[in-house]
Amino acid sequence: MRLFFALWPDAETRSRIAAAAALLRLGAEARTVPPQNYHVTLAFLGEVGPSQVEVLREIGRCQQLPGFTVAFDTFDFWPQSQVVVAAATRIPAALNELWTSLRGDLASQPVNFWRERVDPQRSSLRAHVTLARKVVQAPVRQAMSAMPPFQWSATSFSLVRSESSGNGSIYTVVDTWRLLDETANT
Ligand code: 2AM
Repeated sequence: MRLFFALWPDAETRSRIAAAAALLRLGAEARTVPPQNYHVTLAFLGEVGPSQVEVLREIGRCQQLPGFTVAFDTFDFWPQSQVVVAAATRIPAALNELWTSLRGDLASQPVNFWRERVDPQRSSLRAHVTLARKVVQAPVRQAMSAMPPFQWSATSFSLVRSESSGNGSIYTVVDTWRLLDETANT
């Protein structure tokens, strides 16, 4: 099965993202991502055998790290992957910590979990939510800059299964782990 670790939005965050995405004006060939598919990929694992799922669950379980709030404050067109994304220009330390810790724990496994296009040596996360795929023509920059930024308060992260269907991807949350309450000590 195809798996990835991700931030998965709650209903409120999902509707904030949908409100921003609704303002996108795209060509007919573009495919907008349905709101139930919004996520921030933390680590893409690709095809994983059933016997490895427990290893991944254990990795998820042992991340005892704080939650965080991240602002998605810019909308970009990435021509190479033909996507429009909402991206975060500032990565909170706790998000970087979660990303680094997951990558470190994955890299230390005897099984090679690296299926990412990106270099595993890359030192920073490009946190983004993909809003549309198969975008061949850049949306008007001025229109994108008028889209409303949104906040995402992450209190958990998930292991998610991806399946392809004729109509795009179907994502199913396999397991979710809570992040520590960032406000508990304030
Ligand atoms: P993205 O949309 O956040 O960029 C599930 O398939 C998710 O994993 C996709 O939404 C995509 O994330 C990411 N993904 C898919 N294939 C990938 C790859 N080869 N390398 C890195 N991320 C990938």
